[in-house]
Amino acid sequence: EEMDCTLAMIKPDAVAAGKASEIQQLAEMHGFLIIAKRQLQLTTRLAEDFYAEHKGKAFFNGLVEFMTSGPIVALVLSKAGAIRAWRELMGPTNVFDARLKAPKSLRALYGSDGTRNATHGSDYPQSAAREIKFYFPNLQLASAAEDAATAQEY
Ligand code: YYY
Ligand code: MG
Repeated sequence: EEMDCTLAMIKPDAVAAGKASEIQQLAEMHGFLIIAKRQLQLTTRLAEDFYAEHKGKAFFNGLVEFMTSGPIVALVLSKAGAIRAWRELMGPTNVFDARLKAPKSLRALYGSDGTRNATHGSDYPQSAAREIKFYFPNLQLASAAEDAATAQEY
């Protein structure tokens, strides 16, 4: 079953550069609905939890340091095929790859290197579910989708 929501983050580099609203506008222009939004600053512990799958890797400490360096914006985005579509719009993880392979992607436009890459997107349905719950533990996605479907009927 396809999950049509994904968890996006606008990372500290893009928030500090004043690009958060521009990135949200681009998301909406590409057909994403912003279902939920939170601005917050991650603690070391939260950043380590969010990126637990990368614990022990060479880049882990630098990633956590970056992700705690300033406020982020966490977003739940909805669209058909949201997980894949958002990763497509973000472009490759490494900004230098993104500039070469997807020059109009968010990471090419707003990121600056292999770590400071401006945006996050969930990679699989299971991680989207985990990451949405991480930031929005009280969000009821099924009923939000039903509400939207019902609203469109009238
Ligand atoms: O899912 P995505 O963000 O595209 O990449 P991941 O492989 O999950 O890595 C998470 C995060 O870690 C990435 O956005 C930047 C950072 N990172 C890094 O600093 N250096 C690497 N060699 C790989 C990833
Ligand atoms: Mg990832």
